[in-house]
Amino acid sequence: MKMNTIAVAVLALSSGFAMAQNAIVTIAHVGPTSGAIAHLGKDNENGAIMAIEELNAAGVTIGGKKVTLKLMTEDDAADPKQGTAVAQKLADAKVSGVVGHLNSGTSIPASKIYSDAGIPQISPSATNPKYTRQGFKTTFRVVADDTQLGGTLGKYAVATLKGKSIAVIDDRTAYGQGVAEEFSKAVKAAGGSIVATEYTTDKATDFNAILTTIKGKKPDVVFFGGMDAVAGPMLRQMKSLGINAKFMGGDGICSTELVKLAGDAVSDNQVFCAEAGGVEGKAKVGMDAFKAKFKAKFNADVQVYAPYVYDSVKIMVAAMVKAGSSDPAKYLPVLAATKDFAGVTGPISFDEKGDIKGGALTLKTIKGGKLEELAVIR
Ligand code: ABU
Repeated sequence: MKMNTIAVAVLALSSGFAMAQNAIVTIAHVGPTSGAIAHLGKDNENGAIMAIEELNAAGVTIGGKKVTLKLMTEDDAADPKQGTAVAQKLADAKVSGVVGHLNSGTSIPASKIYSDAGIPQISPSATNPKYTRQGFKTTFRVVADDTQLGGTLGKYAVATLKGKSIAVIDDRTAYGQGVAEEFSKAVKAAGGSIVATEYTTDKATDFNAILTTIKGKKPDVVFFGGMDAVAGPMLRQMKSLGINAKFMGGDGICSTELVKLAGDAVSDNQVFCAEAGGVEGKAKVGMDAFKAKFKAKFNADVQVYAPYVYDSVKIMVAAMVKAGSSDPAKYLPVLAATKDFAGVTGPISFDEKGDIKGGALTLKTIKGGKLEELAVIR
């Protein structure tokens, strides 16, 4: 027994010594791990934890030296001010790269700070087009944007759901407002009419006033630009008010949590949403394996974007390995040149803005108390 204890202690010391020999490369993850969408922030963070642990277990060598990857996790609470404060903290800490933030409203202001500091940033979920259209060389995104999301959903509302009169609500965030505008443009282009436009916030819980106004317009479809934490109670209040319209939203509502939050307030094929990415056919094998591993590790189902965070971390580290350096100035051009990276979310290449090339969408509906995939659209 005594010998075993000594052996374990020697092993622990020697492995600690081996770790101490490795240079530490710090990658940060930022998302809202507190507040109304903490479940989404934690989902994203868990994707980063999985990637870092797998990479360390496999062993990473950069520029001929074994390194240990360290994940620094930060909470921006989905708040733009807290987002910039965290970004400044990470810039001051000279992290090698940042994966995040989750929200467009935090990713956009933070991107200026990372750009000024020369730190590469990959957002796994911010979909407002402006994020990659500021001329920053350090800004990357591995999902489709709100032009694609809103445009596809608007066309779908009119052409497939046969919506003629459509009401639109947004939460006035960079994401909610942007996706709602793109949706409305596409509805009009497809021949539908917007019969009501209402606003709420990302912290609201009472929608009776706006829903009563909307009820008076008898819409076929209600679109909400915002997140699942608001959409859930909104759907419950729609049911209480007797509004039977179809309900649509972008990736912000397309989560496992929405199904729980809306509960029995929704009927089958009433809710439609789109994830800003997607794989089909043989490529689903990798995604399904990821989801099973994630469930086994965290005892939780993937919400939406954990796989995109996982890929983002791996792309960043692959660029460091290829460049032979974790110095942002050295690996940034290699990251920008990423071509056909084989991610669990599909092949990833970046265009000149840092956006994913040929990004896909996955249309989903709630059926039988689950999110069900309808189609992957490119
Ligand atoms: N894309 C939905 C959630 C994140 C955001 O863009 O704000």
